[in-house]
Order: sequence, then structure tokens, then C-alpha cells
Amino acid sequence: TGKEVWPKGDEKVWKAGTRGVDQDVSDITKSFVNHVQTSLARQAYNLDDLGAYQAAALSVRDNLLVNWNETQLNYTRKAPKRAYYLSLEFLMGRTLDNALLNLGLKDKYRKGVEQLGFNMEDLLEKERDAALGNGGLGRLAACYLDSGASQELPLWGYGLRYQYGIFQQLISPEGNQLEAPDPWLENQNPWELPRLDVTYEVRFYGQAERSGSGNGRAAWTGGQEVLAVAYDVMIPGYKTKTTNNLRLWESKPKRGFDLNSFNAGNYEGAVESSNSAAAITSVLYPNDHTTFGKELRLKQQYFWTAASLQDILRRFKNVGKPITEFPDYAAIQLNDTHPTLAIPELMRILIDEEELSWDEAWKIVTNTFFYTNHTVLPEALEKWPVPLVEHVLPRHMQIIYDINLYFLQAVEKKFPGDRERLTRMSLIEEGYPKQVRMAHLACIGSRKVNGVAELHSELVQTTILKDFVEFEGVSKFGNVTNGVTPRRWLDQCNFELSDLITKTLKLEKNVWLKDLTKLEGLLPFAENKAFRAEWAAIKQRNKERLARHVQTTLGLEVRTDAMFDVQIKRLHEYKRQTLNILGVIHRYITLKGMTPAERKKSNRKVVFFAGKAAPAYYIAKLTIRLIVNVARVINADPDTKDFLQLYFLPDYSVSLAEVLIPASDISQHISTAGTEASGTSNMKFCLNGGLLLGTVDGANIEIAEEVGESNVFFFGHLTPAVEDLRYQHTYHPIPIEEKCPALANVLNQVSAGLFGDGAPYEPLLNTIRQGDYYLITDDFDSYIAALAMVDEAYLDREEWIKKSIRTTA
Ligand code: C3B
Repeated sequence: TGKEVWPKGDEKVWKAGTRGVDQDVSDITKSFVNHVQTSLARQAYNLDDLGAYQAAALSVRDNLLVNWNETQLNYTRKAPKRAYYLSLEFLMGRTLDNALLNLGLKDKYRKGVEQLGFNMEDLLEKERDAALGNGGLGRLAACYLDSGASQELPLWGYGLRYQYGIFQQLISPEGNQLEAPDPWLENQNPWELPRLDVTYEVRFYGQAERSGSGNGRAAWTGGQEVLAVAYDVMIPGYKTKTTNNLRLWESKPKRGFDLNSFNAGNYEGAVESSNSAAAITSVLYPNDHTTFGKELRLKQQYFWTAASLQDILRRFKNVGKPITEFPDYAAIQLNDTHPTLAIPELMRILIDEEELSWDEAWKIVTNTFFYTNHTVLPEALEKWPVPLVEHVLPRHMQIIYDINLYFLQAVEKKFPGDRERLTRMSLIEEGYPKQVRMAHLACIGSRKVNGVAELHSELVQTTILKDFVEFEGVSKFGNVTNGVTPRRWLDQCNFELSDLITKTLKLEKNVWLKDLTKLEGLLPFAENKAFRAEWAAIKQRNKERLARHVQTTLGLEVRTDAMFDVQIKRLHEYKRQTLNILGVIHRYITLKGMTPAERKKSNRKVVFFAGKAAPAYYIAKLTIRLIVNVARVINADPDTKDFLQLYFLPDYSVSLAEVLIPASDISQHISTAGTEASGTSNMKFCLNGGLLLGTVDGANIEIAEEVGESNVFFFGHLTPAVEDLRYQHTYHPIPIEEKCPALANVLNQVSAGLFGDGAPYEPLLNTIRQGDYYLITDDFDSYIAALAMVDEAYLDREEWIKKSIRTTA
């Protein structure tokens, strides 16, 4: 009718009881004390920092909820087209500081907790990271959520509520990575809202019987039924009331007990099904860029996509439109191929339950999904064994075969007689066993396909999906270069720099924090000496903050009158932490060969590494071991320790990144050309005035275009050369002593025991000596030359600061 009718009871009483967002310090202290007393059942007498953090978090959550409720009601009323981001990983990090920033309540909360005898910094440190992700892909999802809410877009995330996030990394006395569980929900999680009333059933196994009437329908029955329970996480936008939702599913048994077995005295059998249901969301798989074909992982993927689709469809049905209009109300972004089962699942719902024809259903599906590819590395492209899919999801296997049949018929029509093309493009890869190629399914089931940086998107179109571009036309394929939220990655983690920028640009902070092109206004200030001094002083204080952090967590003394050189990311051969550590060894050997007078003239440097290795990735773990043991020797060597220090910081996390990034003078992004799809920490370092040392790869290229090539340090072979070089390694290998004597010397010193027994490192060193798939031997000399240019540039400190300012600008 256009006129609102009050739904229940006395409108005035409702309105009088409605909670607003806290505005005054006294409102804040009241709600804090109230939570201490009622939610936590504690008092001033027994409230420690952890308790105070919890009270503050609960009180902030109340504010988020007010906005969240309003936002959701608004969406329901206006029924806009909604975007859904399906991601198996959301690497959120901490929430309290971010929520305060976005609500604009930071200062007031600081004052409030101070009045109650606490220090805000201490409380913030008590929060555990929500680490439901492995690395770049998961953090990108988290940044997109912040961005979506800040731009007031009706965007919801869907993921899994893992009991255990990414493992905690410990380093053994020998320097080996050890993994410990991350029970992040142990102390309760104030940021989630259990929605025990929002549940869906999800089926596994059983039988799928075709109806036999030729309409393509089937009945899927039997097997195991599991319940998905919703947990909602509020996602506040920056300086807006828009507060979006991240819905995470937890699995639980549909029935707590099988009473029949219980009565028969079989208690273990009775609880067995409940154990396996709960197992689905128990742990995040810690593999980055590799797939293992584990049944539980397949169950995770289906459980999550099935629950999310039911939820999305229910919301759509409330709008009251015919199902054919679904794509006008929902766009579903697939974060990598992990949620690709959503494609056959939506087909199943539309055909078997909504009783649409195949063509009607396929039209809806292919207008609903959008697929983002995040890597072209072959080992990361998901494939599921056909027998496994048949067993766990019999109906979906039928549908995938049907999709494949129609698809290959269309390909055959366009390219008659091209059998090889059909083999290449098929959704099913031949072999023992046959495998379902998820990237092919995601591609043909989606309306658009994108890569995550210009070079990467180009590679997607010319390598792994080349046939699909030829078949479907290039307009379906595009590029969306990754981004990072400047709220967390500048304002929060580097507030001093943020304040200086605000003061200098003479703009409200919320203006440039929502429009980073405004940073260009800093360019002229690179020429201003006083400004440069302020800029450099902030970098220095950030280095001191990092040094304090290392001191309190590891008890180590980091010198801060040196250049800070940082490489932090998952350990992987393609990311080439090996190149970096071999470069450090080269530097050490060179320093050892100098006279004390020569050394004095050299650039002082502290090198930081951090990152986790997949628990089963042997070579990556050896790299960690080598770094730790090189550090032990270098940091203890009286000849060199004033000029070169090396640290491996254990248990890399979002929170640790927030301390490391603002302190970096230079960061390394040195993947073999063509292997790093984008990288996102490269953007974060640059935003914080850290210079970039890298290969011509991923988003490094676009960054260099923006900051100017004279402000970045590029080295190494380019993408088009990589294939040829690998061919040469295999068919015309050159002995390493001949090809790269400096590197040969480094490898020999490691073998000979310069850093303790060399034998354990042989498998790692042999990956370079033989095959050298990631081109360490080809890029080593130009890498060392680039490092020398970095040193030289750093010695001219004023010029360096100019570069730093220009990089941010
Ligand atoms: C990563 C890529 O390795 C990065 O280059 C990229 O910036 C991010 O995704 C975000 O797009 N990635 C990942 O973290 N895990 C994968 N399995 C594949 C790619």
C-alpha cells in the first residue's frame, strides 16, 4: 500500500524501548558495566583484561546489531538485487578495532574504558584472530566484505564456521615447523550471533533414480542427512549505517541419537552419525594451492553450497516473484572453484524440485553465477574423482554428466570433428579414475569469468581457459584486479601515517579513506623537507613498535637503525622464499669477506620472514628450517651482526601483518613470472610507504604503472621466457657452477655445513640443482643486482623517503 502499518502492540512503547547506537561516553560505560554484570556475571573486583575486552566487544556488538537490523529490514523492504560472495575462507583477523573505526566510536570507547581503569591497546591485544582462511584468497574475501558494506552494497558472504581455523605454527628447537590446533572459539566469540532457528537439511550419499519419463528429473533419497545451522557475523561499513552479514554454517546431526541403536545397547553406534555430521565443519583445510581429493573436503563444499543456496532461494521466494526472475534478484560470486557444486545443485533444485525444464534451469543458472579464478598453477586446479562424487553426491554426478553432454554437443557443432578439442574441454578428464574438472564446470556455468590482475586474467584466457574463450567469445572473460581495504590496512594499522595524511591533504579522513585517488595530493609534498622528516619519523616509530613486539613475543633484540626488508606470505616454491634466503646467505658470505672498514660502509639491514607451510609440504617446511638456522648463525656472528640480522617470526597472522607492514622499508614479491595471480600484500606495503622489490608478475605490474618504474625494483625473467627456460633446464641443462657461480657457492656452503649439518637441506637444494622449475638459477644474478640497487638507493636517505611518499601517493 505504500503506507507502513505498525505490526504489533503499542507503537509508542516499542519506539520508547528501541535502542539507538551509543553516542556518549556515559552511554558506553553504562553498557560496558552492564555487560560485565549480566553477560559475564563479573564485577570490578574480578575483571581482568580479557573480561574487559569481552565486555567492550559485547557492548560494541550491541551497536552493530542496531545498524545490522535496520540494514536487513531495509533490504527486505526494498528487495534490491543482492550479491552473494561464496567463499570457503574468510580471513577476518580481529574485529573490535575495526568495528570501532567503522562506527566512528574509537575515541569515545577509549575514554570510556580508561574511566573504568583499562587501557584500550591492552584490550585490543586480547582478541584472538578469526583465522578462517589460509592466505590471500581468504583475506581478499574479508577485504571485499568491508568494501561492500562501506559502499552500501547489498552484499552477503557465505562460508563455514570452522571449529578450528588455520593451525598455530610453532618452531621446534631444530627449526622445524610444528602445527598446533587453533581452537579460536574457546573463549566464546562475541562477534557472532547464533541463529539456531535458521537451519537447513543437507543430504549426502543415498540413491538417485531418474524418473524415466524423459524429463531429466530424478529422485534423490536415503543416505545421510545433516543439519546446517546459521551463525551471523556483522560486517559494518565505514562511516555508514549499512551493516551487512556474513553467514557461516555449522554442521550438526539431524537427530542427536539414533534411538534404535541406543535401545539395542549400542551406544557407540548411536553417537557415530552425530560425530560424522559435526566433523564437516570442524576444521579448515590448511592447504593453499594444492588439492587432496579428500571426501570430507568434498562434503564441506557441498554442505556449504547447499545450505547457502537454500537460504538464498528462501529469501528470493519471500519477494514473491516467479523463479525465472531469480537472476534479477541474486548474483552469486564463486570465490575460486571451491563453491562450484552450487552449479549442479541449483540445477537439481530447479529441475527436480521446481520442475523446470533443463533449458529453463540452465538459463537461470548461467545468469546467476560469476566465477573468479585465483591461480593458473596446475596443482591448485580442483579435480574430483568421479567415483567419489558418484558416491557422495549421486544426483550431482548425473547432472554433471548431463551438462557435459549438452556442452560437448554444442562444441562439436561449432568445431565439427575436432576430437582433441572435445577431450581438452570435457568436464571429465579421462584416466584412472576419471576426474571432474571444476574450473571447466565453473566456467561454463557462469555468466562472467575473471582473473585477479591484468597479467593473470590474460594468462587465464590464453592458457587454462583458452578453448573456452574460443568457444564462448572473449566478452565473457575479464579482469578485476584485487584490492585491499584502506581502513584496516592503513588507518587502523598505521594511525600516525593516516593522521599525517589527513592533516596534509586538508581533507576529512573519511573522504580519502573512501576514495584513495585523493592520495595523489601527497605527491608535491615529497619535495617538502619538513614533511619528509615527519614521514620518516613515523616509519621509524613503526619499526620500533615492531621491535618491541619481537622483544615481548620472542625475547629477541632487533636493531631499528637498519633497513627493514620483509617477505611475509604462505611458504611456497613459486613464491620463492628460497631465492630470498639464498640471497641473504650470499650477503652474509660477502660481508664475511670484507674488511671491518668496508663493512662499516655497507647498508645495515634486518630481514624478516613470516608465513606458514602446508603441513604436508615437505620442501616448504625445509625452507623454514633453513631460514631459522641461517638466522641462528648470522645473528650470533660478531663480524656481521651489526650489519645483517635475520628473523623468522612464527605464526604469521593478520594481526602480525598489521605490525609488520607499517614497519617495512622494502618488501619482497619475487614469484617466478606468471605464477603469482595478483598478490595483495604488495598493495598493503605500498600503501604504507614501503618500497617494492619484485618480479614482473601479478599486481606488481599495475603497482609499478601507478608509482612509476623508477620507484620500484624489478628484476628477473618475464613471463613469456619461462616456458623456454624450463624446456632448456630439462633438455639442455647447464651446470650451475657455470651458469651461476655465486649461487653455486651459496648452495655448496649450505651443503658443507655453514648453518649446521647440511644433509637435511639436500632435498631442498636439489630442487634447484635439478630441474629448477621455479627458475632460481635463471633469476639469481639479477636478484642480487636488484638488492644492490636497493642498498644504493637506501644510502641516499632523502631520495629514499621521496620514493616512499610517491609510493603511497
Ligand atoms: C591467492 C593468489 O595466490 C594470490 O596471488 C591472490 O592475490 C589471492 O589469491 C587473491 O586473489 N590464492 C590463494 O590464496 N589460494 C589459492 N588456492 C589460490 C590463489
